[in-house]
Amino acid sequence: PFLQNVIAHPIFQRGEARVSFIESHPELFNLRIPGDRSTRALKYLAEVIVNGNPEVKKVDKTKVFRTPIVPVYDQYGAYPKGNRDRLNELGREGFVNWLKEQKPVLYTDTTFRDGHQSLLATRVRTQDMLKVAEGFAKNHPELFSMEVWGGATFDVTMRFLHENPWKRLEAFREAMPNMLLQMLFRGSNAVGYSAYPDNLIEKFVEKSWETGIDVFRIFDSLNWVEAMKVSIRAVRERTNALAEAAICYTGDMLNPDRSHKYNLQYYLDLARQLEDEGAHILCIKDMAGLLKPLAAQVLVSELKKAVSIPVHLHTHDTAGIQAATYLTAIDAGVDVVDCALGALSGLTSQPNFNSVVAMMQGHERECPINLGSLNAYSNYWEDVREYYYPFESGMKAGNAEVYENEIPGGQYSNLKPQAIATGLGDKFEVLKKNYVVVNQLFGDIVKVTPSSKVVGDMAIFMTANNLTAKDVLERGESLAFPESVKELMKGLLGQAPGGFPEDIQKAVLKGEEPLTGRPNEHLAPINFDTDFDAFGQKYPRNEGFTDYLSYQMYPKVYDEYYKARQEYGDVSIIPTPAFLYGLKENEEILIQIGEGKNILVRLLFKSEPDELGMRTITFELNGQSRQVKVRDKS
Ligand code: 3PY
Ligand code: ZN
Repeated sequence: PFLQNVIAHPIFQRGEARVSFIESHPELFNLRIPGDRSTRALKYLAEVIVNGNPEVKKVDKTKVFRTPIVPVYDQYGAYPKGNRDRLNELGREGFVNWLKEQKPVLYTDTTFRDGHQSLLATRVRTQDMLKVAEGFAKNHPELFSMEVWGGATFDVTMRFLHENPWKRLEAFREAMPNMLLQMLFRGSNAVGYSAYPDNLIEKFVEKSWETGIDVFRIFDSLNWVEAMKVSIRAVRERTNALAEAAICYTGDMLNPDRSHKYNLQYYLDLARQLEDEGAHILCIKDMAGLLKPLAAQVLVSELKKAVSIPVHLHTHDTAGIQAATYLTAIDAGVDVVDCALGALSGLTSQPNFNSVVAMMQGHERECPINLGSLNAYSNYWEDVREYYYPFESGMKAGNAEVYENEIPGGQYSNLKPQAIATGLGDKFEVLKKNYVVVNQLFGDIVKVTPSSKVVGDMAIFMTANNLTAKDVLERGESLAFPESVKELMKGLLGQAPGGFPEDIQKAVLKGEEPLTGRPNEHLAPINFDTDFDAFGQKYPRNEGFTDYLSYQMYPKVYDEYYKARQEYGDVSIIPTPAFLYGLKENEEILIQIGEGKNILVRLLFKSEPDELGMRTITFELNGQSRQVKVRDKS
């Protein structure tokens, strides 16, 4: 197997292998030992059967899952032309002009990214999406794009699902070659929570594009254009993808009491700056679902006059009325809107794609879409969603309180579990009120990852310690503020419009001077050659340069992911119910361990713990008995 790896390596094949080739390419040692995959899959299953999946806090033993039905599609037929083909044919400028000329409104489907990020704590696994990816791309090539990557999916994929996010993207690319694949990119924070060196941002953009991204939605969590320039330029200069730059919408633009800072003029100026920086498309990123229908009418029509690039609208349906916002935005000329398939829409997710399509029937800007087919996909998701019941937020209806607390969709559904985990479950109402107090303390900032996390951390800190705003300002010297709050006040997430209020900055920094420029400017560029080599020494069985980028984004998460991978192999192949809940006695599952290679696994018997606390799990694998010993941690 080692020799096969050497011969198959692109450097070897190009005849460029030098003396240090073997030494500097640890991936050559990733040897496929026959049978190894099934052994490791059994080891994972045995662990979950005995100790449970650590992410699943509560199991409902009565739950019976329906088998999700994949809507029919032509498996052997060619892919109909989609917008990726169009982008390739017309080039970026040509494509943007085509988009501007479209009378029908176009749609981005967010089901694979923001939909499950906002409703199911980002936990949906690659295989559940992949099963419908090819069919969806064949049945719905008329979509503008599929949002499939970035945001929180990157770290959650590794952290909780023990999957390689890059392999996910590769698989989507292969299954949807005709569609534009879109990602959410946090500007100078890439897919992380802090600033990274500029050359890492550039490298990340480049590799994301090479792996499959066609549309980069770039934002900054404080709407600071300075922080977005490097990524916009990287997309323009290092890829053939589209740079979609976002203005984050906050406050209440038409409300005289809430618009002294975030008013129409503010958004128009921001949009013009982003167009000047070279954005191909402008996004209105309404991450908390605060853009009301009447404001959308004004904002979209004024933006369409202010800039010449197409406008793409993103929202969350937290308050429950965002379909109305889409209607006014469409009347005002918005080019593309974001929706999630029915069963993963609404509440903190995007508006219901299926219903929006129905709403648009007979409208002069209707984009004809087969609603019956969309409904079949929604039914698939309704069944798949059941698998993930432990990750439901418990929110049952739209909530107009969001206009007051301005908590983004993704964070809203996470804040309650976070409150419970920190022992503040019964103080959730106070916590939400403190979120508002913190926003004012910080000078009324844009709240979206990562700035929203800082506001959340501070609100938890104040709630846990029974602090008021006055306490914070007066007793700052003696308070141990959360690390993220110190970083924000130090300028490590960049600058807020108008700066942070001096009183809170002083209280938190206790005399330390804040940074004024871009935080990334203070970070030394990475030497990729030496650093990648060092990474290879530490993680000899890594999966190449993209693994190194994962490590650069999240060193600790990568380290744990790597260890889990060595122990259990590629767990993405295990069916979701078994991955989350293990197997019941006599339950049988099929695992695809490779192209055309399947194993049939049945749980036969789980022994009582022996004197050392070890249980023996007896499986039947393709008809043969196999035993795995696991320590019972209970
Ligand atoms: C993310 O950054 O993950 C978001 O979804 C922000 O809205
Ligand atoms: Zn969103």
